[in-house]
Amino acid sequence: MKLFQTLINRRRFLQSSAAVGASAGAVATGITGLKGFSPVSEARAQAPRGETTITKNVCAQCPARCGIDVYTTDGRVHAIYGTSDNPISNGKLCPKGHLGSYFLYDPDRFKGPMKRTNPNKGRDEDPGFVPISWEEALDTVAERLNDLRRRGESHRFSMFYGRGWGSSDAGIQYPFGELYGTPNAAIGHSSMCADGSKKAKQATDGNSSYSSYDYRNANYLLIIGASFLEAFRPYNNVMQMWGHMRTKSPKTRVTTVDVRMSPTMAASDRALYIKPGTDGAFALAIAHVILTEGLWDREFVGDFTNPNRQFVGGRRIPANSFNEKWVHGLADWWNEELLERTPEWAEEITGINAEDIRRTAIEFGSTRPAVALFERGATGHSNGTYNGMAIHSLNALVGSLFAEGGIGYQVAPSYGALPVEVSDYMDDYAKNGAWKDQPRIDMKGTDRWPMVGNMMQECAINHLNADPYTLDTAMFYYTNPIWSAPNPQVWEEALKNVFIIDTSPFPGETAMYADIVLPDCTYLERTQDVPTYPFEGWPMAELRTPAVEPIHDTKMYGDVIIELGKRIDGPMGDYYRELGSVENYIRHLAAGFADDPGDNGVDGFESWKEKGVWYKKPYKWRQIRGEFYEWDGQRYSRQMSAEEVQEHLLKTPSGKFEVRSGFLEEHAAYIEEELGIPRERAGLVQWVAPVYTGGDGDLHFITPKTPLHAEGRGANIPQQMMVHQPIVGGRNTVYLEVHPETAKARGINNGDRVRISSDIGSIEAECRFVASHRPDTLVLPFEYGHWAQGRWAKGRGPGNSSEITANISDPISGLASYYTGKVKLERA
Ligand SMILES: Nc1nc2c(c(=O)[nH]1)N[C@H]1C(S)=C(S)[C@@H](COP(=O)(O)OP(=O)(O)OC[C@H]3O[C@@H](n4cnc5c(=O)[nH]c(N)nc54)[C@H](O)[C@@H]3O)O[C@H]1N2
Ligand SMILES: Nc1nc2c(c(=O)[nH]1)N[C@H]1C(S)=C(S)[C@@H](COP(=O)(O)OP(=O)(O)OC[C@H]3O[C@@H](n4cnc5c(=O)[nH]c(N)nc54)[C@H](O)[C@@H]3O)O[C@H]1N2
Ligand code: SF4
Ligand SMILES: [Mo]
Repeated sequence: MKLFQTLINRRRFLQSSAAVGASAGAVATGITGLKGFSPVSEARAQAPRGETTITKNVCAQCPARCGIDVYTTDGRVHAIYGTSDNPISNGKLCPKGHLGSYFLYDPDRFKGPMKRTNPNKGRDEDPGFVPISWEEALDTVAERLNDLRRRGESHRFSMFYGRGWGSSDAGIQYPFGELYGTPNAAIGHSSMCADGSKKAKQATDGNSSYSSYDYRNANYLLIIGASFLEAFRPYNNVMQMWGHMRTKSPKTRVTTVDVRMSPTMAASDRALYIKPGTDGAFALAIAHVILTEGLWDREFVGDFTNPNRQFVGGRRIPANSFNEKWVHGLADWWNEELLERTPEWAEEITGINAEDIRRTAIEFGSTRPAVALFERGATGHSNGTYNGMAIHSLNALVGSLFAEGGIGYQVAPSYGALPVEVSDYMDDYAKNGAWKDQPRIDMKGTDRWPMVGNMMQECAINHLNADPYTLDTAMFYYTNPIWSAPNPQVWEEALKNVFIIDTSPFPGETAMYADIVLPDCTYLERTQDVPTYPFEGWPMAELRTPAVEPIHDTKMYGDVIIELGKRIDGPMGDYYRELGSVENYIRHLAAGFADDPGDNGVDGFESWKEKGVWYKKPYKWRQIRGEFYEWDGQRYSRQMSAEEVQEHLLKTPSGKFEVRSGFLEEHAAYIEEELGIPRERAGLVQWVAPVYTGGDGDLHFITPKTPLHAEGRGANIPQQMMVHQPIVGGRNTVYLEVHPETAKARGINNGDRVRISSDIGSIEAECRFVASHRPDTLVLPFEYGHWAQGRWAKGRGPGNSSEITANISDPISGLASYYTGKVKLERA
């Protein structure tokens, strides 16, 4: 009925605009004069008002996952607001959220599936795309995949993904790999994102995950190498929390450690400038002071058997003199590492004044609850995992793990089961085919990268070296490594002789290499489940509902995988026929809510669609004064056993927080070889010096995210790029932020064109003096330098910073060391 109404309205509108055209013509020829206007205004007056619908969706411009209300009138999306009863957005959005319709109506979008006609690939090659039908596009890809499978080479098909949302898009890739027969069905971009923090947490508390935070009740924040007021997840909510923390009583005190005067530094109580890559040394010195000043949380950490004993700098404690409660290895940590890690020692390494370190430690150690948080600034270096472990250990020392006002982990939503089981649809090839003996193309889980989650940045070079093999066909979802990977020049070379399928709605760099484009719908046009990224810990899952039918001939990625699956020979096709569609898939997920209705009454698909979110507060577990309790429906009353704590919360080999990491000790030989740490010390949280890349470069180079940056996706939205860098007055362009002394020493003036070079390349930029950054560090926000991605994005300076970023990674987490490169600066 609604649709019918809309059609009528649209027809009326067309009629009235035709009348405008006719009357304008009449005016121009001077036949009827003003008379021509009256039928138009009559038609307008009589037309029924356009009907406005509001659909629930989730903003897709960053991982914050803000719930949004999308306003559509007469089939046009015209406004986006934060959903008022959504726990993340609370009716608010960051400056990007309102711009969502510009993605939908981006005039440069693919209008439907495309086929390449130019066999040559490269920056300057026009792909020669011609439109084809979905039938032809899907059949072409399926035929290729069936053929590979028949030849026993199915492992040479790879699926790469970046910003996956949930079970119904990225999640569908995993069974596809098992049924089809490739270890490469879900190579994620996490190693080009923030895997360092996940790995630091896995190594210490056994959770390979970002954390959830209870900011509302925290009284101290120590922010180290995280861009709290520009990027830290979930960005919009974190800004709301900042307002709360800084106005409540007692006000949450904040110390921030960064290499530039970020907005977070500017808004903090204390701002500490650190030499890049040395955050671990700072954190170890904080730990040293907390112990020597006797400020640790005895109920969580444990205590000396003789309470008169103390930690004294430089002096070992006797074996068995300390009773470790929930922190495993504390005595070893002190004896083998911490006892010499004084503030004076750390000053030498970090450049932060010893007195500032001591004051920060005493404040942090004596204000409860206190939280230490970190992200890519601390972990985007060769020593990133150890840096992160040292920082996270501070949370253990002050008893913040799973405490009120502390730090925890996200609980998964109560999804229902799928109607199909993968194991029922596997043929012999899927079960035992030769593909089973093949490593992943990124070498994850092999001797080369034994500890990582993903290693996407290695795939191009591995393909070029045919080590472990070459790829035949690769499909990309929400990732554009030809532009965003470190040293993307290698990707430009590598993908020339791979059959590429891109699924982006937008003509990005990877799409320019595509043989087939299977364009996704934009987020305002698709149905998709969106379980929350780590937020406050209690389970939460949002749902995208299309605001409009796809405005072009596009298909949701989840449905593309299902449609491809149906076309693969053997029982795999039946699996996907049974699964049917993304909508059917999601209805099965939603069925799980019937037994576990959300706090807002959501108990199935229809109510989920109406509210846009299912969630269930409070957090299930809580650590209170060194004991763990489970929520019984009214309070945290049921005390948990040590086994339960190990199963649900501290998932390490010892069942405790490990400052001597069992996980790292399992890989001690590898760590010795890669980082030169003696095997017996590998598990200790410790200082490891960073290895900077960039040859003889003399300046550090960092590429932080700004509030208007939408991962690798906003560059064709003029409103985003226009005000990308408001703090230094960037309008219409992005500036390289340089300390004036650094510039003047090189004969460079404010506004000059400059060249930034590393040992892998050079890019040009425009210089802007910023006297509040470290003089040895250049700052160039990320998201420019495209050679594709649409007419606004294309060809805009400055150059792409990835092109001067070497492909070097932390050997433990695999995180690409984006913040470790050194460069040279000169006038262009
Ligand atoms: N606005 C916005 N927010 C986003 C995103 C987005 O695209 N736009 N993307 C999301 C994604 S994918 C991610 S991974 C997260 C990343 O979230 P963050 O890691 O918080 O973001 P970055 O901008 O990488 O900021 C890291 C900070 O570290 C500083 N830094 C660099 N080197 C060092 C160092 O050696 N030591 C210290 N102490 N600091 C250093 C930088 O100056 C910067 O302030 O953000 C998410 N949020
Ligand atoms: N130099 C430098 N490089 C960096 C960083 C840095 O700080 N400096 N940061 C790194 C970080 S933290 C990250 S997370 C990565 C991100 O880098 P990528 O993994 O490349 O990131 P995404 O932004 O997830 O994906 C971008 C692609 O998604 C496509 N896209 C946009 N919307 C949609 C959609 O609705 N559907 C589909 N199917 N595709 C869509 C875009 O056209 C583009 O091709 O970049 C990393 N690269
Ligand atoms: S914080 Fe992220 S998800 Fe929320 S409105 Fe901004 S861009 Fe969208
Ligand atoms: Mo990221």
